[in-house]
Amino acid sequence: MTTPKVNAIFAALDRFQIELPSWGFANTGTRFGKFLQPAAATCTEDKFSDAGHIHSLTGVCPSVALHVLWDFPEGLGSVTEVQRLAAKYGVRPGAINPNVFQDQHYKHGSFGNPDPVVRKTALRHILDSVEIAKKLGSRDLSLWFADGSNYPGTQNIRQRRKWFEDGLRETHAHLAENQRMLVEYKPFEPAFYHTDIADWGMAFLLAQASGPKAKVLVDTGHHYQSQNIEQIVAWLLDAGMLGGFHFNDRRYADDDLTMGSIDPYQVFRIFFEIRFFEWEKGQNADIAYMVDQSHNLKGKIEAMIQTVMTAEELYAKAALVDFAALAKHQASCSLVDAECCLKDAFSTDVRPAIREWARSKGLPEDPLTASRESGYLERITRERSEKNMSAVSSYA
Ligand code: RM4
Ligand code: MN
Ligand code: MN
Repeated sequence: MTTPKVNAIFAALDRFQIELPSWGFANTGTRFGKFLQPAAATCTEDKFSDAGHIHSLTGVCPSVALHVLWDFPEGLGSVTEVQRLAAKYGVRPGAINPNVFQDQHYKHGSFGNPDPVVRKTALRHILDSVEIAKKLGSRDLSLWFADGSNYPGTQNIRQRRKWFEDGLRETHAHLAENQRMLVEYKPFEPAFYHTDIADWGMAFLLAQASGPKAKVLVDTGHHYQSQNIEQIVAWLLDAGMLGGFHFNDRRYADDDLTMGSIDPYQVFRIFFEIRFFEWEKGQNADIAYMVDQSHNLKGKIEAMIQTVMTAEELYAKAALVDFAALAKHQASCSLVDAECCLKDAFSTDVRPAIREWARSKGLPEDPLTASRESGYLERITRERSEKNMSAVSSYA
């Protein structure tokens, strides 16, 4: 590989960071059952430990996204403990995710619930989450709502939209100067007829109505088959509304599979659109890259290392696109030449350059092998298996 290409990869990796989700280390499953893993995280401390282990090997995941209900059993009262864990394991708290979908009272929704008492309960939890984020120095409040309905005519869609606007506006009003709120969309599940924030357009409008610190969060698994996700990304970038990503891969629905496992070119195309935008504007886009995956069958530590390595590779490939040449080919409608700019970058083997970059940072060249050699997995398997085998499996 030529020196300019290696340099481009080094520069890209120097600023690439991807946040790991605390819930990605705990036992998860499907609605048909859960297969418990002996090494799965059993508490928030385990989750920080796992995230810290992966960050120490890769150097690109310094923060961990937290779910309030699962990681802050005492709410605001858990903040000190979370701070202690972050310091102990060398990873800082990242996006704060309120949970307004699990408790019994959310059967018919949270911000969209016809019952004003439930809407207030949801608001209180979300405002507590804002406070938690402030105390931890977390910039992003990450909002996903399960709200929706299962049968036509059973809910007033327009009224619920209005309630959402009210709740989100109120939330926005409580953000600190440097904070943001990210509004995530999802077409279906758990609601199967209508979902209140079903697509990027709805998330966009609600974010816009809430205020300038509200942006859209794109979870790559939250789209219908064959939807052009990179076009959504390009539009959100242009509108200054792209706040962040939840990366995962899918084949059918919200499968939460390992990033790039089904369609690595999809992720590359997203990174390409972002880097193309940045090249044109001459400035970096402010985007939170996060992982949101659920490894039901794969070992969680190794699946997450694989994710981070894949993310680095696809991001590095996108950094190799010759944007100046591409712009010329686009202007002259040289279709094959333009497409080749992408294909050439995508088919470049960037792994040797990434290994070299890791070496230069004092990191292991191959994080997966380094993890295997560290004995970490054996240790946590020993320490956690008893607790895991007797546990009632849940996302917490
Ligand atoms: C949802 C969505 C959210 C995540 C929950 C657990 O499908 O992706 O981001 O917090 O799952
Ligand atoms: Mn998500
Ligand atoms: Mn999801």
